Amino acid sequence: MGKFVEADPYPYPYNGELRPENTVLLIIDMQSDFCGHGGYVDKMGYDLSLTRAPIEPIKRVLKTVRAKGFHVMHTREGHRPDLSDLPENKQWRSRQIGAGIGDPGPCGKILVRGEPGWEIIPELAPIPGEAVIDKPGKGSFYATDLDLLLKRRNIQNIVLAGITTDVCVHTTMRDANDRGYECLMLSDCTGATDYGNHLAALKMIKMQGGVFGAVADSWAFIEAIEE
Ligand code: C5J
Repeated sequence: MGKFVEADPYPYPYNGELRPENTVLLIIDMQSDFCGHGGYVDKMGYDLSLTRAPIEPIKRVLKTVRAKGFHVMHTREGHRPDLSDLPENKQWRSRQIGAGIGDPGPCGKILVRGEPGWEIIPELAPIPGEAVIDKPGKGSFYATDLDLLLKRRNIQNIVLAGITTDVCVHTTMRDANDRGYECLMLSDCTGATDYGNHLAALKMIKMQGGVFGAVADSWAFIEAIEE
């Protein structure tokens, strides 16, 4: 008898193989630059309440998955202090909207490794044993060892949380899906800089019978793993 999360558009995972050993909670980019005052998203002028909304739901899920012994991994988007891994196009575009990656801001240099804004927020800080993936891009697989870590641990299911729904979380989910991982997005554990984009990103996942995987809220996931 398998174990499933009540998800949309199908009970997740497709094979009912939901176990702590083969499942990771992947928390993407919960950094001050994306949800903290004075960080990158704040400097761009977006509504911080949208990217802060997932903090409490993620805390709840994190507490449960840690207690149940599931794998937990975190990612951080950021660049080397000398910016040698920052593509020119990415830097140029960020400067167009007054939040140049690598430029000084209230939280230190924007999206630069080691700066205060780049840190994961204290509420969701990793604990020993939880891998932290540093990534220069939007996707979590590009130029990182994430795939290697997942394969070594025989992880098949990726439960996604973090910010932003339509950028780093979606890029990661799409890539994970292509690599054969069975993905679940937790709808209340993610947020975008635009609410319409958040809803659209969730809708896209569910097309074509779950073209990128499935969507559920944190309560449905918690209920399934506490059963
Ligand atoms: C963005 C992210 N939005 N973590 N990064 O630039 O989604």
